[in-house]
Amino acid sequence: MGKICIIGPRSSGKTTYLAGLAYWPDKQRQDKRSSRFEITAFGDAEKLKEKAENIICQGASLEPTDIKGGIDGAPLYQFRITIKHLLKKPDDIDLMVRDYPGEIFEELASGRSNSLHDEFLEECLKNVQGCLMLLADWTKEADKFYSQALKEFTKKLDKKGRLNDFRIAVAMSKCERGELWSGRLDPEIDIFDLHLPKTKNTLQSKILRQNLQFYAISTFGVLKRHDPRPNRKDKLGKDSSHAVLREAELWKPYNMIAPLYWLSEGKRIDANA
Ligand SMILES: Nc1nc2c(ncn2[C@@H]2O[C@H](COP(=O)(O)OP(=O)(O)OP(=O)(O)O)[C@@H](O)[C@H]2O)c(=O)[nH]1
Ligand SMILES: [Mg+2]
Repeated sequence: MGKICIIGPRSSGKTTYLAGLAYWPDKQRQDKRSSRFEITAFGDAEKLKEKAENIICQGASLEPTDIKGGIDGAPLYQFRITIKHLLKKPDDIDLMVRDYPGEIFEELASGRSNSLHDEFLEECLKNVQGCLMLLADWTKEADKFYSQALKEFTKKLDKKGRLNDFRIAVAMSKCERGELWSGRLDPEIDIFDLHLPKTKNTLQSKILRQNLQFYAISTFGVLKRHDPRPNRKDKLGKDSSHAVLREAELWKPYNMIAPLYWLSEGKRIDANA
C-alpha cells in the first residue's frame, strides 16, 4: 500500500481534490463503461464522499483543513483505484493519503516553525513514498514564494536522507482556468517553464529527474469535451482562489489519476485520466 501526502499552500484545492476522488463523478453517473477508472473510498474517505455530494455538488466550498487535534486526529484517507487497460489485466493501486493544511507549506517559506506542523512534516518525510504538491498561482511573486518553500522542503528531505528516494508530482491545480487550459497538454513547458521557472529550477536542482514529474489537473474540469468553458463559478466577494462547481451533473475532473499512478508505480499514464 503506497502512502502519500498532499501538500500545497492554503486554498490550492487539496481537500476538494480528495473529495472529488472519493465521490468520483463518473461512478455517480453510472458512466462505468466510458470510465477507465474505478475508485473505492474506504474509512474516512467515505465521509469525504458525502461532503462532495452535500457541499461541492450543491455549489458550495469545503471548509479550510484544520488540524487542531494533532496528527492522530487528522484523517488518513484510503482509496483503491482500478485502472482498466485495453489489452491487459487491470492495475489496482491502493493509496493512503494524508491531507495537510496549507499553513504547513506556507510556514516552510517563512522559516517560522510550529511544533504541531513539524509533527506533520516529520511524518511526511519519514513514512511516505512521495507527495502530490498542488500549486494554484502563477504570478512572479508566487514563483518566488513556492521556490523559497521548496528550498526548505528539499533541505528537510536531505536531512532525513530521503532526497534520492522521494517522488514529487508537482501539479498546477484548477487548470480549467482559461489562462492555463491550453498549457495542460505539456505543463512542464507551457506552465512551469513559462510561469514558475524558479520553482521548477529549485526542484530540478535537488530532486532526481526520475523522481520528479509536472502535471496540470483540475478537480472541477470543463463543461464538456468540446465546450472548454470552466465548470466553475467564482464566489462573489471572494478572491480568485475561491470558486465553486458550476454544473454538478457535468462534473468531470481533468487528469486527477495520472499523478497518483506515477507516485505509486513510477510509470506514467496518458493525461485526461
Ligand atoms: N477553479 C477551481 N477552484 C477549485 C478547484 N478545486 C478547488 N477549488 C476551490 O478552491 C478553494 C479552496 O479549496 P480547498 O480544497 O479547501 O483548498 P485546500 O488546499 O484544501 O485549502 P486548506 O485546507 O486551507 O489548505 C475552494 O473555494 C474550492 O472550491 C478547481 O479544480 N478549480
Ligand atoms: Mg484543505
